[in-house]
Amino acid sequence: MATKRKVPDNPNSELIDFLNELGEYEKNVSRQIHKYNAYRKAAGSIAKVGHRIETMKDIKGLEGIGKKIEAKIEQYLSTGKIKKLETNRGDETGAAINQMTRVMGIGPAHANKLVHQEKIKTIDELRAHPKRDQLLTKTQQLGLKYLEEFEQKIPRDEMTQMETILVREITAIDDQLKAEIVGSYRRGAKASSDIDVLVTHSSATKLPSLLHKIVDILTKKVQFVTDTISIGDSKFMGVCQLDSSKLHRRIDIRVFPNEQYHCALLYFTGNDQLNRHMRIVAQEQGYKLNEYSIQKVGTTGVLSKPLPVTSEQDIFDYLQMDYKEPNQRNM
Ligand code: TTP
Ligand code: CA
Ligand code: CA
Repeated sequence: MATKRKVPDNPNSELIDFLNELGEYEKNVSRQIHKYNAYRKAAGSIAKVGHRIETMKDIKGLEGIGKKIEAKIEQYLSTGKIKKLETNRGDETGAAINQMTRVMGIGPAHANKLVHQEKIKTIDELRAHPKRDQLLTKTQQLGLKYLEEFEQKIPRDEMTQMETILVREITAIDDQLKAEIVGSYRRGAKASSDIDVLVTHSSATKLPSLLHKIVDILTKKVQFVTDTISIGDSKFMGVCQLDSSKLHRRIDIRVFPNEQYHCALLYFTGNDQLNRHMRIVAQEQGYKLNEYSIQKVGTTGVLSKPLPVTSEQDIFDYLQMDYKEPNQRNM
């Protein structure tokens, strides 16, 4: 299967895909995570250019493009190809390792093991392997089962229909319950990779058994949840399906007490780059920010109690940042 095109509307989508493919190879096959990060950074920088890159002048002064990546871009602009990419694509072992990492839960180390020790070269071979279930964890087995489905993005319209069911079923349990779909959907994305749900209840004593109850209803009553990957008191990871005509989708549900809810809302709305940015701003201003709370860092490094937060706005205010609406949070 061809690599997924993540940026179909970008004027430089081919170059960006090539850089990402080079990066994936470094991460999965060479296991050089810093090289992977360098490619990702370069691809991200190019994704923001906004017009087609024709000559090296067009990338002058762009952030995150070092000498080696620059040379590869030069090759691409003059020949339409990148030698290293052609070599990588001809490397059968490397291609096999990359295939294995398509499966949810299979990381580079496990992929290397499957290819080198078990001599598995393709997804079909993994599916047909006599020892398949011993070679894979429960999560990986689900990842393999739904591989092609999980690789499809969820259109916004389907997300909205799933939101309706989720909010209806969760709030029907108890009128003190609140549920929101966060992640890329809340940022207004036209399509999302998975469904991220946040839940809170005004009474903290209700929380521990809550998630099991929610998942039980979503599984048995409405047959929306089809599989559980993992479940604890505060986090559920699983698989769901709007109806039998639709694909299986990945769903995460997280439960937070009221006083942590807005920090969680901000964090799980993202995007991840904005989170990183806000964490750094917080540090600079003497705060510690994470998905649970914002705390003041004292001169001796001692953390204060979590500061009162009753909205996302409060967090932006503490950091003296202008409020960003969810759809302005795509950094
Ligand atoms: P994701 O579901 O991984 O991402 P997303 O919803 O933004 O995009 P997608 O459509 O591809 O699913 O994570 C949800 C949010 O959680 C993300 O926007 C920011 C936060 N997050 C981080 O800050 N760092 C991380 O490493 C991850 C995985 C998530
Ligand atoms: Ca998501
Ligand atoms: Ca998610």
